[in-house]
Amino acid sequence: MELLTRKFIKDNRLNCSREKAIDALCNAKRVGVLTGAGISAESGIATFRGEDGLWNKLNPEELAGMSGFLKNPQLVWEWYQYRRNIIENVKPNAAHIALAEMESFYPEYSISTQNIDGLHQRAGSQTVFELHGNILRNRCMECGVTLQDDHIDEQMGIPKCSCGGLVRPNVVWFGEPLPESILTTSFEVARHADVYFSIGTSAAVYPAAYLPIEALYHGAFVIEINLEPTELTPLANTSLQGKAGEMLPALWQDVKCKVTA
Ligand code: BV8
Ligand code: ZN
Repeated sequence: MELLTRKFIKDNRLNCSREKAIDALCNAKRVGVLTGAGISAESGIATFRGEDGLWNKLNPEELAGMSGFLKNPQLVWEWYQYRRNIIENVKPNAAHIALAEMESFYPEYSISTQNIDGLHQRAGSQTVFELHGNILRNRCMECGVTLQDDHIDEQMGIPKCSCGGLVRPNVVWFGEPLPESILTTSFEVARHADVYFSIGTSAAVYPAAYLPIEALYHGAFVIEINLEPTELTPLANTSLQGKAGEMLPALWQDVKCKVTA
């Protein structure tokens, strides 16, 4: 009996907090979103830290860090080329599409993504802040020029810039600062949001993981959608555990029904 009651209370609490999330979204004017690798998982792109995460098999510092790149640029280039090839052959999923649809509904709306796959833009989202860069762009380590990867002569081994400098993926590695204006704007969005989403992220990488906390401190209604509990889960106003590609479109559908009712 005890177990049943506990389950009933848990389900009831979950429904009530999902209802509260729907109400918050019906009344919101300003919505901010933080996304992580989990939102692209159903498109077929592996996450970093989940069950079959990339980091379980590879050493992040080796592959997503300057020291690893300088030590073995070939290995790092192959890893990014491998990820690029995957990204070029996948499509945005229902979660990306739901977020893109939401943009025209709210007067102020933006996505700050930790992902480097460009899937939000391909789903139609207009205001996307790429906190960790974009895998489809490269930059020269000497002159800093950014290059689309088709401007690189790979026949020479590690891609080289016309100035002779070494070319690297234009992403933010560990120990590197995030693009200042993008980070500042993302924090501004979090501070002024009525509702702030955290979707498909382990909330383990900073300073991005501070964004939903900042939103919470400034009075936003924080909704987490993630497959597993994270450090944010106990703090969020509503935490929906499940696949973003299912939970988010269903939530958005209920909001649309309520506002048009
Ligand atoms: C910096 C490269 C300073 C691109 C990546 C406090 C403040 C500031 C910095 C730090 C700090 N504490 C520690 C640091 C240092 C460090 C850091 O945060 N370390 C962590 C590990 C503790 N931060 C940095 O180094 C940052 N730089 O702060 O510089 C500075 C300032 C001035 C001057 C010099 C220096 C740079 C951080 C960026 C590093 N780059 N990647 C690339 O190759 O991709 S990190 C990597 O982790 C990715 O970018 C990824 O986006 C990011 C976060 O991971 P998630 O997106 O959350 O993915 P993850 O797999 O972890 O989680 C996915 C979740 O989805 C899981 O929970 C899973 O359950 C869930 N899921 C799975 N499937 C689904 C799902 N959810 C829903 N639906 C599904 N279907
Ligand atoms: Zn150059």
